[in-house]
Amino acid sequence: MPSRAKKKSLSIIIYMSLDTRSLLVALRSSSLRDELKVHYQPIIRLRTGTIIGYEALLRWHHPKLGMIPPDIFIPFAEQHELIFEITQILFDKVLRDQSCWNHEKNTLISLNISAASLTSNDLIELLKPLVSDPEISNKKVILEITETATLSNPENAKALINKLSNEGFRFALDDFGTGYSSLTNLRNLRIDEIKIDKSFIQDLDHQTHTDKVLIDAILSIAHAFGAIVVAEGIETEETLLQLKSMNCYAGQGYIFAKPMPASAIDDWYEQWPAQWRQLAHQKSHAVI
Ligand code: G
Ligand code: G
Ligand code: MN
Repeated sequence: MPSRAKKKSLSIIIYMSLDTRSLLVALRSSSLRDELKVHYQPIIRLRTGTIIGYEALLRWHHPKLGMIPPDIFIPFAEQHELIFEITQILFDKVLRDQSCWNHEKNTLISLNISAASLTSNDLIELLKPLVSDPEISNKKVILEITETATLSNPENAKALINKLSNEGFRFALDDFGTGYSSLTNLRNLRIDEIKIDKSFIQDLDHQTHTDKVLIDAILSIAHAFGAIVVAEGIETEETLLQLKSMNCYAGQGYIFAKPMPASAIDDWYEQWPAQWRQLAHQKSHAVI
C-alpha cells in the first residue's frame, strides 16, 4: 500500500476511535493553545544543499486523547468553524519561535492555509501581526494551499491570492497532482511554487517508469510558469539521486530532517553541512 494511503487509513482508525464530542470539547478548550505545538521541516535546494526555508506543521498532543494528527483535527475544526482560532494560534507561535533560532534569519517560512481561511478576508487580518514583526516580512512567507482550498470558492480564493501576492506573499500549490484541478489552478492563480505530492516521490525508486515521466512533466510545466518545484517526502538516497538528476529544484523529507520543534533547529543546522557532505559523497559512489 502506498505510504500516503497507509497513513490515511491510520488516521481513519484514530478518527473512528475518537469520540467526536470529546474532540470538539478539546478543540474548544482554553488549554488548546498550550497543547498545540509547531514543528518545522527544512526545505533544501537539491543541487547545493542550501537551506531555502522551513515548513511549519502543527502537532497536537492532548493529555487524554493522545496524539491527534492534523489531517484529523484540521478538517474537523473547519467543519465546526474553529479553524480561525487554530490559524491564529499557529501564526502567534511561528512569530514567537522566530526568536528561538539564531541562524539565517532570511530563510523562508511556509505556512499551510486551510480551505476555509482562503475564502475570508480574516486571513489578511491574521497575517498582519505576523508580518509586522521586523524578523518576518511579507516576502518571507509562503502560503501553501491545496486544490480543495481553491475549489470550494474559486473566485474568492483568486481575489484573495491576487491581493496577497500584490503585497509580496508567495503561494505554493501543495500536494500537487493529487486533485482534480492542478492545471486549472496553475492557469488561474499566481503560483510561485509547486509541491509534488509525496505519493509520486516515494515510489520513484522502485516503480515503473510512470512516476519519473510524471515528475519530468510537472518540472516542465512548473518551469514554463516560472514556478519552483519542491519534492515532498524524500526518504531514500536513490530518490534524492533521481530527483537531482532530473534537475528538481528543492526537496524536503525524512532523509534531511523530520519536522522538529523550533528549539531543535539550531542543533540540526550545526550538523547539516556534515550531513549534506555525506549525502553528496554517497551520491558520487552511486553514480560510479
Ligand atoms: O504533518 P503531517 O504529515 O501529519 O500533516 C498532515 C496534513 O496536515 C498535511 O496535509 C499538512 O498540510 C496538514 N497540516 C499540518 N499543519 C497544518 C496547519 O498548520 N494548517 C493546516 N491548514 N494544515 C496543516
Ligand atoms: O500535505 P503537506 O505537504 O503539508 O504534508 C507535509 C507532511 O508530510 C508533514 O507533516 C510531514 O509530517 C510529512 N512528511 C515530511 N517528510 C516526509 C517523509 O519523508 N516521509 C513521509 N512519509 N512523510 C513526510
Ligand atoms: Mn504543506
